[in-house]
Amino acid sequence: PFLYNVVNHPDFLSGHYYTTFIDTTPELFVFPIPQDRGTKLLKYLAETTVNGFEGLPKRAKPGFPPLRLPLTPPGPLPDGTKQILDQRGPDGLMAWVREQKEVLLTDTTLRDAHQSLLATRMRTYDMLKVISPTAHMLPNLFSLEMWGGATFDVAYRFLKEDPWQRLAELRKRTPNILLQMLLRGSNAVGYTSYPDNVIRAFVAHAAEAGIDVFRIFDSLNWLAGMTASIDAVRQSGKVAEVAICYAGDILDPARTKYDLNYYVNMAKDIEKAGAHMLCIKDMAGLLKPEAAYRLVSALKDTVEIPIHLHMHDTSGNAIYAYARAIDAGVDIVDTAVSSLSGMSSQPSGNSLYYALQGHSRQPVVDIGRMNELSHYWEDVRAYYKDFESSLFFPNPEVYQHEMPGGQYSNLRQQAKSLGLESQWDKVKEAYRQVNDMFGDIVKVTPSSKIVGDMALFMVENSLTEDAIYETGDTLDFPNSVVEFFSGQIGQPYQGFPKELQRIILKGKKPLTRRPGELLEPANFTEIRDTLAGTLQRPVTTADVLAYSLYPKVFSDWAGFINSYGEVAMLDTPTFFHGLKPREEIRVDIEEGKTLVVKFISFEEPLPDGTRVVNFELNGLPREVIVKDKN
Ligand code: 3PY
Ligand code: ZN
Repeated sequence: PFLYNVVNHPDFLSGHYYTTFIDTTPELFVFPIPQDRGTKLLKYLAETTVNGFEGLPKRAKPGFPPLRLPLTPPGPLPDGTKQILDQRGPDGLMAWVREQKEVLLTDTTLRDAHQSLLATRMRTYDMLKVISPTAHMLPNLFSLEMWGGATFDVAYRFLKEDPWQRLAELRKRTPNILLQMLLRGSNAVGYTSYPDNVIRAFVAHAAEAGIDVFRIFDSLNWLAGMTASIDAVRQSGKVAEVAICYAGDILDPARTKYDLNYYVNMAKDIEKAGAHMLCIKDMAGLLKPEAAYRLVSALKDTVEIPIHLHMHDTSGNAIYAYARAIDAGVDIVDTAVSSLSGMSSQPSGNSLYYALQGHSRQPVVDIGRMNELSHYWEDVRAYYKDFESSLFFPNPEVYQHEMPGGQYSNLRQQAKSLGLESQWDKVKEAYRQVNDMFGDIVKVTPSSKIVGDMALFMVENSLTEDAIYETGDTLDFPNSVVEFFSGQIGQPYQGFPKELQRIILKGKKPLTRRPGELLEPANFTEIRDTLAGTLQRPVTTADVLAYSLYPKVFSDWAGFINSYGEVAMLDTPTFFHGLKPREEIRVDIEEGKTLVVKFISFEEPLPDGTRVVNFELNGLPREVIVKDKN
């Protein structure tokens, strides 16, 4: 193809070629590609240009200033925690953690930060641009949290990309830092219980694909919901970090359910169950500074394993809480790069660095470089403006409603779609009320979603608590609420409130055993055969696992890829907004293969509601017909 390009180039044909012709004529390296890939890509671009991105208001493509992308520092990549794990194993790594005087950091920018601020919409494209500089610039991190939680299904569902591909690409470029994921125990990266064989296979494959640290939690703090995951992680040779989700308020003598003893006992059980590390997972940011000091001090006296603290900064108090936890000896804390930190996200690592100036445990980071990374993410964040949660200032009322950072914007969106946006204050009140009716439960995915569904149900139908007890037999409760009271996501500490359970289950008997034990194991061979007929390529283990967790989401995604091909290599403004008239982009569809796409114009709609959209693809005119949905 190269020779073909040369001999057909206009400069070559007209004799205007010279010794630097090859070096200065990049289009020579644009090779013809299978018709199909170009056609599919044009179809995506035409549809997005005409109709906008599904779920976003249609508007003109905004302009953005050039990205401030930090340069990869010269010199070899410094070794980091990944080398320690690979050389000394999980126990050796834990011994190393305990020897560190300075507090260690996990950076959550690539997972929880955008899950909590931007509805989980950060694309792999924007991560890959900065990951090599990050590996060079932050080699002293304990880990990068970059996978799991909601990122798995959102990747397929909304971003039309393969989360396993994200993991592979990030792993390749970060050979020195531990990669960490969030695993919802027997709910894996989903919202419901899965059979044990799915959990085991998922963990084994994620470990093989590059995850080093699995943060495992159960949405009701039910240890039984985590044991299959803990065992699977241990078998894979990776680090099992097991979480206690923080609920209640240990400083409030009236909140006796989750007192200091509760946490101490759970920490002992977790250590006995084989955890390499203990996490205090404060998903809503409820741990007040003095509580952080007392809790970490008590747990340090209870367990040998290192303690990792995870907080959200919704109240604005998280840096102060971290400082107190650090005084009490916490080993690792979670922070995000400044421009994706604060509010419902993690506190800023850049700020924590300065907050601990003069402190013996100040983290070891190159603050200049961390600030450079923050500039990059500040520029990228602008691409995702449409997904920003509407929390713009510290919100100490989180201490009342207790909503997790990742849920706030989602529930608000759900309320909006039900026409309840003007009643948002009522929804927050109802959220707290439902929590109390349910017996003061731990609220984190998926239990938090269940509380949210019930709160919306009550506000939408103007139901008071009394009305639930009086007329409950005639009410059609949300599915998730019925599932919860049937024991399908596990057993809450101190059990279900009996009267409410009776009303909601309407005579059905609840489970008392672990759902994973009762579920039929997934038949992976059968799934593989099903997928062989759907995917236009060989089926991978990753595909089989994704389908086991999310059959519909995965099938829809596969259908999308069959129609449009891969779109992950489009830059983000183009992915969301398509092209402007006369705009030309270069798309690297694979190593050494580039498509040059220029959008010319679209024509007036035809009587059947379609439009002809004109492009040039690698210099040749191309037409695409799309339905105008406006
Ligand atoms: C998740 O499960 O996605 C969470 O972030 C819980 O805090
Ligand atoms: Zn979180």
